[in-house]
Amino acid sequence: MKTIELNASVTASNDADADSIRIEMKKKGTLLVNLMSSPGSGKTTLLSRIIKDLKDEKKIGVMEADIASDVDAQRVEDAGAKSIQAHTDGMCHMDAGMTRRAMEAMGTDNLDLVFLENVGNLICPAEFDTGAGKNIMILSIPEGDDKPLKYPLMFEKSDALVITKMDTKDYFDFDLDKCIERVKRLNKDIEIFPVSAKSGEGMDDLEDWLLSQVALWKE
Ligand SMILES: Nc1nc2c(ncn2[C@@H]2O[C@H](COP(=O)(O)OP(=O)(O)O)[C@@H](O)[C@H]2O)c(=O)[nH]1
Ligand SMILES: [Mg+2]
Repeated sequence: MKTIELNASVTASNDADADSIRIEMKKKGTLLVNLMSSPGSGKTTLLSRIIKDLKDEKKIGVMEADIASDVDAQRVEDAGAKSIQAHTDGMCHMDAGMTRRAMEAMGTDNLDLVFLENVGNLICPAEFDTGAGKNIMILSIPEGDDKPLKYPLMFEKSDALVITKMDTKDYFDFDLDKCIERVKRLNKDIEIFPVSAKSGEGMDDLEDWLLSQVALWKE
């Protein structure tokens, strides 16, 4: 597993760079999925579970973006994915140019699905298009059902919301219906998947949706 050091891109238009990534990835038939959430919400745990469940069906790569360490890239590689660790030089998000450089360093040929585990926070990653074909946000039960009120942009930009750690719901005052209503008010088309990466609850629906998105991307 490789590590790459990245700096912010200097190109004028992040949106144009992101669009060209989407066009190239569509031609290759490789779906790039950008995963965004707070630190500790369960991105790497969810990815490891998805990789274990889908690795016999689909070739999966994961780019782990963090300020330091390579622990997450090691975890997803142990689960069975091709992986690379990207260090963001202190930056709180990945931009399109950084995503391109990480993909080139990892190599995406013949992969069906490439995940970008973005830097953990609910603010900056929502502001920069990475070129992903799909954006997925993860919100965990312990974070609270008020997050759509506080960080609306990320909910607006996401194609799917995974509400994870459902196995802990008896210990927290998380109102699932209220949360879903708040999210749908921001983004009526968003797909919502309540899951637990620990117990496996809800994982089939999420994985079926991912597989359908891969199939659509290859059309
Ligand atoms: N109970 C429970 N704990 C979880 C679940 N998913 C992740 N965790 C725990 O949450 C912590 C942070 O998980 P991690 O995947 O590293 O989060 P990340 O920082 O978003 O990548 C770890 O202690 C995980 O074991 C889950 O579905 N249920
Ligand atoms: Mg992680």
